[in-house]
Amino acid sequence: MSAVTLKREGEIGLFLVNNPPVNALSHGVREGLQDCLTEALEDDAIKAIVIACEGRTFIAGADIREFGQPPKEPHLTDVIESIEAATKPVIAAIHGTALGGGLEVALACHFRLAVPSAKVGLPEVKLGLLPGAGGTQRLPRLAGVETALQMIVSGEPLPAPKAHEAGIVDEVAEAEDPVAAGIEFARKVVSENREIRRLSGLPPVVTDPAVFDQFEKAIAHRARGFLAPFHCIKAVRAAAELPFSEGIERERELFVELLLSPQAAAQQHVFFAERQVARVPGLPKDTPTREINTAGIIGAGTMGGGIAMCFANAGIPVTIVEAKQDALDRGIETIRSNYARTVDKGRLSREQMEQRMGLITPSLKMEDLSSVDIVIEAVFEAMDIKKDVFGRLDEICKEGAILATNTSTLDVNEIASATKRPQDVMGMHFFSPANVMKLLENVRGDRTADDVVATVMALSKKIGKVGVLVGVCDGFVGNRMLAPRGREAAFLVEEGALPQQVDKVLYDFGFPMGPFAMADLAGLDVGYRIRKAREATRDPNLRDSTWLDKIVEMDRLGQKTGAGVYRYEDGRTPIPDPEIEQLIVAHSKEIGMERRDISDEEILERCLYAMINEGAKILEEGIAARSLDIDIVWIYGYGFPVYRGGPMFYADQVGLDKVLAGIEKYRRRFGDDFWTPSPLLERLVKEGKGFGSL
Ligand code: T1G
Repeated sequence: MSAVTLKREGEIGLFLVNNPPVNALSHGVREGLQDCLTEALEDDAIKAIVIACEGRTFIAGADIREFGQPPKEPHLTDVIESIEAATKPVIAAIHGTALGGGLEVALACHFRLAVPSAKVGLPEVKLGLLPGAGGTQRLPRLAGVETALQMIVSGEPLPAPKAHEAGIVDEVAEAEDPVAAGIEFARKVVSENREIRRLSGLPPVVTDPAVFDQFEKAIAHRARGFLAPFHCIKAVRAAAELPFSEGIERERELFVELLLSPQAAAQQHVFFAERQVARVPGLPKDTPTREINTAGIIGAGTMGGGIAMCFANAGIPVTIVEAKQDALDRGIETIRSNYARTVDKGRLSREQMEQRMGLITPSLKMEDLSSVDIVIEAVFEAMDIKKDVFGRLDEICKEGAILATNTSTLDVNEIASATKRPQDVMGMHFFSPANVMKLLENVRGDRTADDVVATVMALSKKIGKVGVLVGVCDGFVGNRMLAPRGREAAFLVEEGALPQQVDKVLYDFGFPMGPFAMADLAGLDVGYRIRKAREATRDPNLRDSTWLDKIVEMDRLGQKTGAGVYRYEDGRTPIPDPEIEQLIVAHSKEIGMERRDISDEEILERCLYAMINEGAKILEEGIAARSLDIDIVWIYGYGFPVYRGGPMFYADQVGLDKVLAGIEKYRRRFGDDFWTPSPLLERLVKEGKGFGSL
């Protein structure tokens, strides 16, 4: 059946697009639109045309799955030109989200109507692209340069009322039925004999050319390292400086540059990966899930309070338990002040804040959790304390309640062994601040039941997180890969680099900050405590780096003490400190390390290849099921630049043969301890494959 059908409603020709799930502009849709248009234009009984869609949304864009395949005619630009050139009025009847090519089709129509709940947007920039079917030339002519720049560069959609204010839609319907509203609007157009307006026929948009430079400056920080936002600005500039026919050529040039860029491939990989992570290989899609209508949190500290907010934000009543009244009061006060800050920023109303606070019940008794559907423990990171808590929860909680631990490093299986219901125990590793960071590492224990996994994965999305299923090991996926990066960074400093050089290399690569600025932000004492706790079991033959410990022993713990690796005069901007440089030089001397100049390339390779090698081992051990899971962990948990796709996608783009050669190079220099390549990596190189082929 054609993806587009033509129905005659009196003198109106109704095109109904039906290409689930989002009516993407696949080849079938493009062909169907073209065929229906030809037929409708030849039928004298048809006086006007309405383009509407079945299902949940108007066309949501080009079919991203077709990118990279040879384009098949009719091309979207041809279809759009035909629609705009039509000699009969064409009306787009929009519901759901008219996005990307979908909005570009609507812009080629002569009129646009939207139902009240509809949204319109050009999110191509999020895929490393720009609107490549006339959107950068038509939207400025319809809504002006400022609105066009804002929409195209941010990729954020506008709700129908705002789109109406901006002149993008001609009318917002009374009701939510796009077909009925579209036909009624079309009949009005015919009866009023309204003039057809073709946006491509309008002249370049008069504007102050300084607008573009100002806009570039305004996004410079947020768009650092990205290509597409700046190409978007160039394309909109063409709409202001060139006649349409030349502007559309410029748009095409810029679009093709982006389409062929590694950044676009990376961002499209992330688009699909962040959806794929919710699908656990081997877990049947119809695995039953348990009802989660109430929750309990043990611990009202930073993590516990943040986790409680996640549930309140999702409208789930949550009881938060502390041992002492003052700690409980502090926890509730912190939650309240977090919400108040959001209200001050205008992102939450006062009543919404009170409504959410009303969903959070403080308590001093774990017994108050006897009827909740899930409990998340967020107490001090010590195994004996956690086992004691789980032993008590086992006694208190109802049958079928899920018992989750927020541990960031401890063995979930051992925690589960403190209960008689290990099948109901799982790890839910939130990242601090829990009410902000989107990543949630869901840790599956050896005996965790399938329905518990399915429930926690579904719950992740409900509480606004990107849940990734990981296995039990030290550090799971994220922190396990962070460790070798931190190790190499510390080694590089004692060999000759300075912290600011290492940080700059990773900052320029695209991380929000380098490892040492990040350590200062988190608190140097965090790593110090972990290292000290492991000292007893450390292999004395393994190289270790202790210069950071020396900084902690000077009571320089990072931002929170105004100094750590760096100094912080304003409390947040890292300033290299000559005193620390002296400490490092003296440390190198003390350990007999002759300092040398180290290239940025060596810094980047040793930090990233050490991570990638660890990621390969994580895949070998089944701690992560797919390389895309690792990519999403690092993008959402550690700010890995989305335009590089994540550590494993990046490795595939570099070429695993190059990565392996790099690891072998450092193995020859530093030995097998830290540079033995993963057998999986060696196998993939031998087979000429990438991690994405797994
Ligand atoms: N192409 C192909 N598949 C798509 C798709 C698309 N454009 N959009 C969504 N899907 C799939 C998605 O992978 C998932 O599949 C299912 O649909 C449901 O999506 C020329 C070049 C529309 C707001 O960037 O923002 O037009 O996992 O889980 O939460 O200028 O999907 O079920 O197999 O996200 O309700 C521009 C991207 C393209 C829109 C719905 N358009 N999509 O959100 O469902 S480039 C976009 C979205 C372009 C032109 C350029 C969202 C949504 P599966 P979902 P949702």
